[in-house]
Parts: sequence; structure tokens; C-alpha cells
Amino acid sequence: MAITIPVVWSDACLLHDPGGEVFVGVRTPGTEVAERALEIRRALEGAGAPFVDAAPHDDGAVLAVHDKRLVEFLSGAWDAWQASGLEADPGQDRVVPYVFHLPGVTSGRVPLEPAATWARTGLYAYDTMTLIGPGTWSAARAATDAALTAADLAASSRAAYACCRPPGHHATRATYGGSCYLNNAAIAAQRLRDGGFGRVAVLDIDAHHGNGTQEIFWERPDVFTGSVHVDPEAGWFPHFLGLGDEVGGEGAPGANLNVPLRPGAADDEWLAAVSSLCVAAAAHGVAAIVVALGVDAAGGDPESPLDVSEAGFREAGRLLGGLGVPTVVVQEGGYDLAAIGGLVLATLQGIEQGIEEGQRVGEQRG
Ligand code: SP5
Ligand code: ZN
Repeated sequence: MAITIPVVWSDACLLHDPGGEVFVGVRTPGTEVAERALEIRRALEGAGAPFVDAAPHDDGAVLAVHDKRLVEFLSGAWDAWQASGLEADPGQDRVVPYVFHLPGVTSGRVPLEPAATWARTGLYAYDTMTLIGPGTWSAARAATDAALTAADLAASSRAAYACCRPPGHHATRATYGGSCYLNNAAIAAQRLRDGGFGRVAVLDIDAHHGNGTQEIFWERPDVFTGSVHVDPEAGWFPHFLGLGDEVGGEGAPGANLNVPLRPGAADDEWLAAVSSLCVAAAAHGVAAIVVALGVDAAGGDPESPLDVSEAGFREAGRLLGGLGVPTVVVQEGGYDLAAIGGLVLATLQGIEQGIEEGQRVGEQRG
């Protein structure tokens, strides 16, 4: 089935090569690889999707969501690492943290900006899994351009998809982690707000809790955030949050909804959760949505124990498209290279179907 949703692409997203992940101190092969984007492109090209190049956007849209210090750190981290000689001694070819500034270290007081390059990373990274190499900043910034371009397209039409890589939903206002550097979905949502949509939602169906997006909009009644994900209490990333009792800050009660699922949950439970996110967003009166589309909830994905089928993703798309508001779809996780293209395609086809069905209902009501 052909699709008409425009696909926003940037070759620069391929430049990021994290070179693995440091897990419990051991460098392991990573799963967030450039082939992911190429597999998605292959599937969407095969379905005849129109491709659009990401348009460059200035830093303002990124700084509307992220702390300036994080952006400055990320943009210069690789050059500083290289200049420090750490590649030769002790032999580390990626930026990785060594000490962490946890709040208790300085009793809540502002810490020193470390003089040592190798210590500075610990002000911004919250895990050891999210490495920075020579192409990381170009790719992360290109991913934000793709998300912004899709937001601009969706605002004037119905839907657009951004093939973002690296992903973004684990990046908070001032920290990075979980294979994410800049929060593409949050940047797109803020763009929609600034473009005149009064209330918007970020609906996150990645297998992991969208902790970065939740944190960014925690006190914002104008941005509803919802996430369905494998239960962090069962031992899954992001470990520290993602529970059902996190309903938004004092300034925004009810503007966040988490639906944690047991490991092994399949289509029925997952689709009921997706449906509850849609119902809550509609009740919030949102005029546009951003879908944080990870496809790692699929059975067979190496990074999650959920067991969703391709038909499940198609139906999730139908539910989301059925909201009948401009829809920006931003790529998040999904690590089964043999399946990722088909899963993204099925979801986008479902979204198109949901939009069309909604329009037909609208016409009948006349
Ligand atoms: C965007 C996204 O889907 N990020 C998911 C990040 C989850 N990574 C958590 C990894 C936990 C440790 N897994 C051990 C694998 C060792 N290579
Ligand atoms: Zn994920």
C-alpha cells in the first residue's frame, strides 16, 4: 500500500557512529546504528513515499527546549576530547563520562565547571551508554532539523514523518542519555506551540518511557505528554521514573500520563494503552500531536521484552491518526534491523488510514 505522508530525511543523520555502548563498564556493541535509518528509508521508498530534505533551522528552536550549556557542551564535546589526547592515552575514541555530578555531591549547590575535559562530561551525561564521536553533533542537530521540518509541514497539511537519528526522547532539558542527545519530539512540539497551536501533545509509543519529554514539559499545562512503555519497576530503562503516579507538576496536574506494561505484554494490552493516551490527549483539547514513534515494542526487538506485532503498530497508527489533528511523527527507537522498516511503514499506513476514516466521518456528519 502506497503512502503519501512526506518523509523528512537528512543524510547527516548517518554521520553519528556511537561505536558501541559502555554497559557496566564494558564496551559492548551498540544497537543504535546508522543501518536503522537506511532500513527505514528502503521500506518507505518501496512504498512510494515522497521524500523531503530536512531544512536547516537556527539554534533558537533547539534552545526553546534545551539548556544553553547542554547545547554548548554537545556541540564542542568531540573537539575538546580530541584536543585532550584521550584517544592516545588511555585509548578512548569516544566521549564517555568518568565522574557524575549527582545532586548530593554538592548538597544542591551549583558545581564547578570542571577544568578537566574528562570530568566535564559528568555534568551532562546521565549514563555511560550514550557515546559521542566525531559525527555525533552534526547528526543530532540534523535530527532536530528533520523534526522541525516535519512540524512545519504538518502544520500546513495533515501529517509528516521525520526519520530522526539519533533518537531524542530520553534527553532532558539539560542532560543526555539513553542513546539520545537532543529531544527531537519535544523540539517539534514546542515548534507547534510557537506556530499557534494552543495545546499540543507528545504521545510516545517507544518501548521505553519518554522520560526526557516528560521532564521538559512537567510544569506545562499546554503540552500533554503520554507514554506507554515497559514497566521500569520490572527492571527496565530509564529505571528512575515512568510510573503511573507521575501525572504532571504542580502547575500542570493531569498533563502527563504514563502507562507502564508488564514485560511480555502483547497487542491487546499495548493497544488499550495507546488508546488511553489518545483519549487523554483528546480530553486535553490538543490541536496537534507529535508521535514519538519507537518500534522497539515489537516482539523480537533486542532492547525490549514487549511483544507487539506489525498489525499492532498499524492499529496504533490508526488510533493516533483518528485524533484528526495535524500529526508530526518523529522516529525514536527500534533495533531489529530486519523488521524496523516494515514496522515504521505499517505505523505510517495506519496513521493515513486513521486520518482518512476521520475525514469520511466528518463528511458524513457534514
Ligand atoms: C531511544 C531508545 O529506545 N533508547 C533505549 C535505550 C535503552 N538502553 C538501555 C540499555 C540497558 C542495558 N542493556 C544491555 C545491553 C548491553 N549492550
Ligand atoms: Zn526505546
